[in-house]
Amino acid sequence: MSKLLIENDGAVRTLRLNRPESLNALDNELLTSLGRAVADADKDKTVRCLVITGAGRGFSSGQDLADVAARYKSSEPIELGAHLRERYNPLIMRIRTIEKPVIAAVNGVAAGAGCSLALACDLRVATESATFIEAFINVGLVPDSGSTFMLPRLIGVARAVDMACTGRKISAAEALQIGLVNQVVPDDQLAAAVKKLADKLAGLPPRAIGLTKRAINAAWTADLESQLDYEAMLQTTAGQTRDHREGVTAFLEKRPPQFTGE
Ligand code: T3D
Repeated sequence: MSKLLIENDGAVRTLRLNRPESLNALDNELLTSLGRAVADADKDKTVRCLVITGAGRGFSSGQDLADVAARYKSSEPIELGAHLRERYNPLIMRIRTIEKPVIAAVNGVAAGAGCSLALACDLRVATESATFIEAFINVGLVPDSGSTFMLPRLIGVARAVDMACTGRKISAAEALQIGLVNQVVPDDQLAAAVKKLADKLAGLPPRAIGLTKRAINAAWTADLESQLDYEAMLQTTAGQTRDHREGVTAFLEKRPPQFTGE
């Protein structure tokens, strides 16, 4: 059985981490497959929205700790940074830069780099029983895979420090309250809620979605003046698309727009 399941439903592609016996711990094979699958979705024009979720009762428990322990047997010095640069960092960058919306459908625990993976997505929909743990500290590590970047921006510095330094488990209800997730739904309604959101996003003008994502990424490190200028530049691009004209024309003709991505 493949460690990553790829499912298509119209313009929505779901990537399902499939190592349920370890709560979808991330080993090299799974990380490579995930990176490739995001890159493939990027190139595929039929895909307009990407969903990342987990098989079984977990979203992802983060780095496979059995693999970490196996590295202790090597006579080579342990260089966790090299592993991050090779495996995790390109994946996180791909998720942040793919010009399509990426939804984390958080079906259970998201721990360590599994939590970082959920944070890297554009939107998070969680089940009531889902939990979030910056588990790194519990194994003597620092948050990686973008957690130190995303967490303070999403929930503020004080809460980020709390999560990162205590390694405590955050419930879905608390995650919603602090802005870590967009939506919390009953466990048996995750698939339906994510489908509704993904179909909605997939029906919107793809180019404008991609440019919006670019603008929001840029805003995290920009000053107001340069961001205003960047918005104006992106708007010039968006304003030259057929979808822009279609949106305006459909509005004036009082009919639903048909966006084609051109
Ligand atoms: O070089 C590098 O790559 C460095 C990068 C590091 C990035 C990181 O992600 S560091 C953080 C790694 N993750 C963790 O420390 C989390 C470890 N797991 C847990 O703390 C707990 O499992 C959970 C809180 C996530 C869930 O707890 P619970 O009680 O619901 O489940 P469990 O019984 O602990 O786990 C179920 C099974 O999954 C169990 O296997 P078993 O006993 O049934 O055969 C457990 O060993 C396995 N499992 C859970 N997490 C991992 C794992 N196996 C390997 N790696 C894991 N991360």
